[in-house]
Amino acid sequence: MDHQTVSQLLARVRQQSPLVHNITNNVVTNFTANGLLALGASPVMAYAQEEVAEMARMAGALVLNIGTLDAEKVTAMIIAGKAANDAGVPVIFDPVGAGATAYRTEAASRIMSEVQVDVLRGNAAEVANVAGKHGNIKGVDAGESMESPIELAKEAAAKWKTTAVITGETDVIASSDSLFLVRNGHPMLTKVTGTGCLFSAVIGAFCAVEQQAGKAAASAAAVYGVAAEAAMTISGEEGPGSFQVEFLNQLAKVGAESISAFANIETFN
Ligand code: ATP
Ligand code: TZP
Ligand code: MG
Ligand code: MG
Repeated sequence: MDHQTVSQLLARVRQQSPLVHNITNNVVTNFTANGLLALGASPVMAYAQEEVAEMARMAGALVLNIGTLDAEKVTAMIIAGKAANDAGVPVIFDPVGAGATAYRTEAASRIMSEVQVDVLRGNAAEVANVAGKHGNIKGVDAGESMESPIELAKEAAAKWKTTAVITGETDVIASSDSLFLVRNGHPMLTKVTGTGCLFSAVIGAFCAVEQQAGKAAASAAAVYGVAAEAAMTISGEEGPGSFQVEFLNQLAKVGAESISAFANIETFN
């Protein structure tokens, strides 16, 4: 995929400012809303079972995240997910901590079975656990992985008929007919909580303006990673606090010039 396509999709996000409905976790709610706003999208968090179907139907994308799950939230996610499926609204699922406890693994499987998920986005361990394998996870953070993330993403995509996105040093985006590898970002992203969750929401914003989920997710990965690199250049050695603030600034500033200079996307069809 060329840099121009990525810039065009980013421009579409900013022009259309799609509504992104998030049912997410208590840790990252504010950061996710601010990150989506910085990018140019329009966030809403709505969790009540009485309103989630209505909200999901009017959104450009629905983002489900089980970071701080409970029975009511899981039910709300399934109601919202089914409504989004009926209305043709893309659904992104972030299986935070899948494999850390049986409850999380079961909830993730239930959501994947009852909702047609367009993009499954997690770290390698989470995606392995959703694919029915053993992924090494410590709470919500990925541990060492034995398996190649490319093979793992392909397997998860085939099992659930979805686009699977595994993030890390290289982001792998796999679906039945495409594979993208995106080498952008910075290890500092792992020192700020919620950067994975916000990335899943940013994929939602791109899916709202581009029907091909693989193309949308790969573009989102490049934009997100280039913004992180720019933030590191500015906040430098200051540390994670300054980086978090500067990253929001750079999500607002990233554009065609920095994408064409720094986006690193490998495409296989
Ligand atoms: P974990 O909890 O294991 O950190 P996560 O859900 O927070 O997982 P990450 O895999 O950390 O998600 O991905 C969040 C963002 O950080 C993505 O944009 C990803 O590309 C980026 N990222 C993660 N690790 C690195 C790295 N070593 N180098 C560059 N970018 C990275
Ligand atoms: N605990 C439950 S959810 C959550 C934590 C720390 C946030 C995880 O965010 P991310 O984006 O996976 O780092
Ligand atoms: Mg993280
Ligand atoms: Mg995560």
